[in-house]
Amino acid sequence: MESIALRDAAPRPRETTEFDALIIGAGFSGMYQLHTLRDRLGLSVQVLEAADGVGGTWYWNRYPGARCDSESHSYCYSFSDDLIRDWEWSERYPEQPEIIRYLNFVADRLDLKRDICFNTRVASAEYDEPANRWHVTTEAGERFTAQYLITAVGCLSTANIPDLPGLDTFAGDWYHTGLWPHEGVDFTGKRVIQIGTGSTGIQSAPVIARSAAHLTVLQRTPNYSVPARNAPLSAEFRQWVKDHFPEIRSVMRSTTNGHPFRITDRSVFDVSAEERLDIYEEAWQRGGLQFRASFRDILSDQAANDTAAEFIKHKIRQIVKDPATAAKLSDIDHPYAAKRPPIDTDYFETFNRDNVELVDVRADPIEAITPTGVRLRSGAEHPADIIVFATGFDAMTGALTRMGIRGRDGLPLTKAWEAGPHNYLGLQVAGFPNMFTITGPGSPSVLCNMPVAIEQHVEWITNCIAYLRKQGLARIEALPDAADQWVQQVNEAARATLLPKAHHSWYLGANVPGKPRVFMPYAGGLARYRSICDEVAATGYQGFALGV
Ligand code: NA7
Repeated sequence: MESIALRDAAPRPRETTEFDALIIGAGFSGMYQLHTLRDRLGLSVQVLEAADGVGGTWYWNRYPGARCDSESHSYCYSFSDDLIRDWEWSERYPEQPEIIRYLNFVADRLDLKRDICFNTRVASAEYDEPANRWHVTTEAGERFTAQYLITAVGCLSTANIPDLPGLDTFAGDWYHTGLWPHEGVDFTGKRVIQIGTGSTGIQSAPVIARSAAHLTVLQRTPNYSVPARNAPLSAEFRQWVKDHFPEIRSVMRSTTNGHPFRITDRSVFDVSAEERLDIYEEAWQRGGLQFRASFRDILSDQAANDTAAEFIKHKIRQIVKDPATAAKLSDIDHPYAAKRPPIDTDYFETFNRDNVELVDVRADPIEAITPTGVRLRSGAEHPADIIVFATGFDAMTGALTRMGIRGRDGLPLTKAWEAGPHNYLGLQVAGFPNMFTITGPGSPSVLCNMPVAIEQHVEWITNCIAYLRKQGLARIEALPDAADQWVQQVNEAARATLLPKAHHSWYLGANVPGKPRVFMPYAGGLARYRSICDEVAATGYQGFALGV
């Protein structure tokens, strides 16, 4: 796998450590936030970034087959016509190295790197009430101070490595997909065990299987997947995107999920059974996340969802030749798209290979890692030279709660969020003045095409800070009542969908032992969310306390 880490980003002497704003993270969100605050508002801004290059989540996720599920012409910044005009995507879905190249292109074009401290991991961030300043300390002991603290740490950036006994005794190599070595991993001739069949495992298994001697996939929860139908983009399509970008942008900014397509108005039950099958078949052939947009009620009505679920299960049974393997793969216990719906390239086909085996670790759970592989509760042993943990993330809250954030009177964020994330609009936590969380829990974030959700947050935060400065105000803080009501709205929005029915989903924090089970993203749709945020701003930031 190509490695594009920046080597020219050696730490430079700090001329100043006091800023108007500190941003933590240099992925899609931190980069755009730096640009808007520095270049539109004229603030002094510093970005602190743990990695040695830009990219955030995409910097770390370099596993085989790592590719975005959003289509490339929509997985980019839309705020600048120049950036749209001057960048060319090569394939329908961008692969990880191409996304890193794109983000470096943007960082260079906007001259962002001079204000990013790379190789700088934040150890703590504490609010000093009398001074109305945030004091941030890095793991290397450097200290920074700023009026505003903006977390741009991503939703899927803290690896979840299961605490399995014996991992330290394993004689081979093991890797988590989200912390993949930059030099890549050579699977040639190796016996590989992959744990996990989420979006990541579904992307990595087919690629690993092509070079490994043997691949054993340990599956706890079977998953739906729809073909991605990735392909090179034609010159005509690329030109069409450039010619029509204003319309594409307007669709992305006004739809439920920020994708460049709309969910149809038609109900599953508006059409005959034959017509429905034709519609699903057409969507299956077209491929991609648009499959779930085939009918408007797939994610709200169980009977409607069952038709989509049954269609995909039937496809799995058709593709996978061994009936026992097909049964294990299609024995899916949650509604379609109630967990993040993966899309794939040859995932189910991979189980027709002679060198690939599927093991059901729900029926026979993993008991321990041994020096030579994985042992299951039944005593069955699966040998391995390499173990790949495609086991996901401590999603949405993990990066925030591990950063030593303390608000007023030293209140730790971990304490404020003991019972689960609690904030207003997913943007601010009561007791943590002037701290903004880009795509934090309680916002649509991971239910969307991320760059569109990120742009909405960054622009709202930028307008908010501009408003405060214009009014001669220096402080903004979510009111506890407003936060309580927002958390209720987030819960209600989730309950109006089938999303909470996937009991094992990371949306609920269920993949991390001991994590409170709370549905974290706002499921009311990006369009509705945008209008709520706009209304709050237009009415003088209702629900926030503003001060000098
Ligand atoms: P996910 O979607 O959280 O998937 C992780 C997978 O790992 C999932 O199949 C889990 O099973 C499995 N897992 C986790 N822990 C264990 C243990 N202890 N034993 C067996 N299996 C385990 O993470 P991904 O990286 O695939 O995707 C994250 C997001 O990135 C994705 O949704 C996109 O938005 C991009 P489980 O389902 O919990 O039973």
